[in-house]
Amino acid sequence: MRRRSATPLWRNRPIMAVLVVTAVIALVAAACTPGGGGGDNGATGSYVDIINERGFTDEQVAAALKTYLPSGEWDEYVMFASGGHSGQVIAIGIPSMRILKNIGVFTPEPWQGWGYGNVEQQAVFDAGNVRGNEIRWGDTHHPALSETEGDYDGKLLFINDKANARVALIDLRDWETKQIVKNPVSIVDHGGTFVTPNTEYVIEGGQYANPLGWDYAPLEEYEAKYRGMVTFWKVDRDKARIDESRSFALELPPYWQDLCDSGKKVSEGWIFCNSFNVEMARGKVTDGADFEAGASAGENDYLHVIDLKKAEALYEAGKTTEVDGFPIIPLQTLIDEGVLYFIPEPKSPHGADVTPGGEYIVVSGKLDPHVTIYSFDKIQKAIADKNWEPDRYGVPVLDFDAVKEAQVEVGLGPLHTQFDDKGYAYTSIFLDSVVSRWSLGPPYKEGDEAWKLVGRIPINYNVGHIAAAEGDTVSPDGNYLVSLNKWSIDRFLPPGPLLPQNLQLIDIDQPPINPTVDVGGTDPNGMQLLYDMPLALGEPHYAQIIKADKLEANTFEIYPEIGWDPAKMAVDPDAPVAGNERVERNGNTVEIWMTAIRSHYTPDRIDVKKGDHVIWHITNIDLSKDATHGFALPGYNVTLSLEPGETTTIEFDATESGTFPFYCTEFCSALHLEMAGYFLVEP
Ligand code: RUQ
Ligand code: CUA
Repeated sequence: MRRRSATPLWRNRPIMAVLVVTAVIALVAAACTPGGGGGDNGATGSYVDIINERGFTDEQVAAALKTYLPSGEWDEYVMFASGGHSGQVIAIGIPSMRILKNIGVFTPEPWQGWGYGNVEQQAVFDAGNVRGNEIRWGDTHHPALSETEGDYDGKLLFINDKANARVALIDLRDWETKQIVKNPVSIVDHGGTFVTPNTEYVIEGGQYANPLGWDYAPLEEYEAKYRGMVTFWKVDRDKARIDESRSFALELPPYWQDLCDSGKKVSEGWIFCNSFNVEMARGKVTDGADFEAGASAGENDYLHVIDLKKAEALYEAGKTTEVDGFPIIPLQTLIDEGVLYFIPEPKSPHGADVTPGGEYIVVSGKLDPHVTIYSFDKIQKAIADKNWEPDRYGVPVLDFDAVKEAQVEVGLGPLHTQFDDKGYAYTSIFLDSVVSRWSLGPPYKEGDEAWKLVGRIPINYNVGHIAAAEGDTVSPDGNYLVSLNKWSIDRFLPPGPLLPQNLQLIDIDQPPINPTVDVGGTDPNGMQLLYDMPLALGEPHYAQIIKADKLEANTFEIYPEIGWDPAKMAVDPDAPVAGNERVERNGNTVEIWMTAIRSHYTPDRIDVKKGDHVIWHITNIDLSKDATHGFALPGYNVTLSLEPGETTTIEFDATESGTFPFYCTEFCSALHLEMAGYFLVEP
């Protein structure tokens, strides 16, 4: 049924070269012909006319051709972008940049019926409550696809909520959120989510320090009482859930840990997190200098180097204390047992990214124009040689020169780094508003070709993260890169003072043409900007881009059987099915078994009395692809999405008497408006 091009034409270099040359010749010829395109030769003339009329350059035409998907064709990749403070995850097709879905995660999402009545979803949300407070938004930052041997496997997706230190799990069989866990140690997070190469753990690093368990302590007691953390959430791959009972955290100094990445291949089993505010600034009121100045006062912050295998062994040996029943390995134990090391990193670092083979860790200093590259081998040697000085808490600080491999000048305000398949790294440059391409060292590039700046493509504007196709895995694809820009300023028609974000698609398929470029310049040197996408939702931070066929292999087209409960990912034996629809009263509890099919509910009249407790099961027994039915119950804050085969249960007290027509919210058939019924609550 489906139609898509296996390999887009323009990826096929020989064919494409011929086509481009032919097209360019045609364009040039057309442009030189009076009338711009050859009058009466039909279709050919018409597109040349359009190009001339709209004044497109060759480069613009090429960009359009590279992103255009004819009706019915599918994208080659899917990008999962954080929805920022929308609390959602956005799925975007690449190269078309068409939005496929906004997945409700920390925020109720009415179209998906996410969080509007379903009792199991309510339990997912409630697990994310903070000491009884219902939190119904999230500040999502870093999505993490599950991996097998360091490659995305298309099975699970994780994302953090910075605002409340929570992690969510989305099952990519149906692209629905299944679990939210609240971090018991910290009230905010940032350095997550990231997975280990076989998704044994999903990692959540902290950010703004707080006393463990965020109990009260005045800022004067910062050094003694405030702490940072990193949490290792154990992933049960069989159950597709985080197993809280096998998870643990590390107590870290209160150095505002920032972003983490997992070691891979040669560095598998190690975790790297950058940090800032090693100065331990406590703000203007306490210190006389605000956090901005105080946290940037020193020359260095610390890259945290963590031996996860050792940490795991300590956890299993019970060498832990507890906060709220959650095991934490104390800082002193981490020091004594050689789990934690620091490495100086240039001023106010951001981002810690491990190369595809795991040999190097790349760190950017927001106030330093270089990326700093550390060698994993050299780190191991420095640890073995005890080439360190203790920091104020006694954590060994490895000698910078002993572990540094290289520094490459890339521009002002470097942030995050991604990789391609040709030995190049890409770093977002916030202040210069460019993405810099630079070459890695051995084994990627040897001799003169190593550690060189080879391109700077301007973006509009203020880039934060970048995401390259499979660009943080062991095998990046090296064709597309998306720049996730914080400001859009003049790029779009302004919809009031709150402007959309701008995601820009960049073609990185072409290797550099010249050997180097100037650090102050804007020579893309082979890279091409293809597309601007206004994004009217939250502020996306990080994104990951996965090959679409990995998802297709795993995604349900419809639920596998009638009566499927997405919360359990199994058939509910008690689900309503055709023929067993009924209403039962038991004392003041009324239980309803209802089915939905084009274009009616059975039963379509429900009578209860005010004060009754209502348990209402509905199954969509329509198994045609896309035959989703909705269910809206006015006045009771209920909206459901019943996808083919799905069963759902809502539960509430009929607190309001009255006449409540319920109806289907999906335009499912010609008689969709007739898909309705009455819920009658007798006073
Ligand atoms: S952040 S712009 Cu990942 Cu939260 Cu760097
Ligand atoms: Cu079912 Cu409309």
